[in-house]
Amino acid sequence: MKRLLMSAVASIALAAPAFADVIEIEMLNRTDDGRVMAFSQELIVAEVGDIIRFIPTDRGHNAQSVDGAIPEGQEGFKGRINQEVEFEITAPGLTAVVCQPHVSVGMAALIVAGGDTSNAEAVLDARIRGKAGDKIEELVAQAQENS
Ligand SMILES: [Cu+2]
Repeated sequence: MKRLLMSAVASIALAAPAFADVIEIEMLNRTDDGRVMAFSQELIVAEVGDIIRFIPTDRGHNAQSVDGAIPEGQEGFKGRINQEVEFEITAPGLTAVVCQPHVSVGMAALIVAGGDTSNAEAVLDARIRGKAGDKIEELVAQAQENS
């Protein structure tokens, strides 16, 4: 009986993410390195279980995932303008993130979860408009180089 209990405890410990991080990303009019209308980080490296928190440091932005540009087993998200939004990572792979009002000027970011870039084609096929699409293409290429 004691052994059974021990193994139950061990399997619960294995199932829970050991070190889930909260990664904070600011939504900015201008970044420290001079980018305009941008997320503070554009290539966001994370693990399954982490939470990405988008913070409305400057006004007029939101963060949302793009239909089709998200891994299987992962739900999308859509933050409201000027509001903080959290995105919990439940599956490995790439998730494209854009700021709706600034898609045309390239306000975009790419989450790489678990070093997995296997849905890169789907992300590129999602046809993200404007300069955000160009930015996502660059970020997918960077993620593939890193993995
Ligand atoms: Cu924006």
